[in-house]
Amino acid sequence: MKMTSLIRGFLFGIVSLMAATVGFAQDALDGLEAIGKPTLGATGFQTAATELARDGQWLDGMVHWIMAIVTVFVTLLLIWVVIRYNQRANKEASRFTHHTMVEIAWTILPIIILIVIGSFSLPILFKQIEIPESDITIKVTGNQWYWTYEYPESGVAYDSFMIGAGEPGLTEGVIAELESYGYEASDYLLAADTAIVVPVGAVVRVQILASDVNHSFAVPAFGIKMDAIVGRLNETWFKVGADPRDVEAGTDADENYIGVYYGQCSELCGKNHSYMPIVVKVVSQENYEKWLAGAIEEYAGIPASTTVASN
Ligand SMILES: [Cu+2]
Repeated sequence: MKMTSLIRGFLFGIVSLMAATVGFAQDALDGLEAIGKPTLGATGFQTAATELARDGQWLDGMVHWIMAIVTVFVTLLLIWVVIRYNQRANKEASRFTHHTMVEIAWTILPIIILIVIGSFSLPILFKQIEIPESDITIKVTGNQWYWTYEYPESGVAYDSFMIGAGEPGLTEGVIAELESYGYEASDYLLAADTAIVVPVGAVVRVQILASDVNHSFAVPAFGIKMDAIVGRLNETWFKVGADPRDVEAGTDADENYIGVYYGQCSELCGKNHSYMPIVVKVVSQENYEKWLAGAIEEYAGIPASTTVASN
């Protein structure tokens, strides 16, 4: 009997130690406001916080206009045919089999439309994979069913689990845990115990891998969604901040994008696919450095002052 309580005490100690470890750098939301977050009942996009998201949303608008024009044109054409060529108005049906000019027109016109769309969409697609000189590299690994985040330059690596993972649902215990991290009950399914932390305005290179089955790393407000494929390293990037033109005009500033952004695994990866949210905290450079120093200490990383010998 004594042995059992000893083991129980030992296990309890380990669990509390783990809880304390997780509690650290991630102390919650630090009062950060949610910027990239789904809104109940809303339609449309989340706030575009990166150039990629702004480009993608602009392209979406442009393609919608083209679709609207094509739809209106085809509808009007149909109405005209129904009125002008119905049996009453057009007693004798014509017997011709083809019309060369019309056939050329309906071949050329869609080609032109597709070239116009492609000439705008391809550069935007390429921009997602052509990574500018980066300030930080983050390695993201998808696992069943949690994420592992790694800052290779600092030797920091940690896992990120959904708050309430493994619980039967939004129980009182889960609500209490959410609150202890600074979340509300409505953040259930979006909140995770640890987050990716990046400074505002920094170019972040994201390397995406999977350890077991395929996952997908997606943060809508950043305009990124990249598959995590077993045996393959995919890359994308993001830089959170205001549009440089708005900064120049004085109507927006990078600081307005300091906040929390949410994403989710976007590739069906098993029974808990919907329970692996992504939390990205965008903070000031100063707070980032503070966080990183703490994370290096916590996760046994490489101190910033260490110079790595090179030859
Ligand atoms: Cu997944």
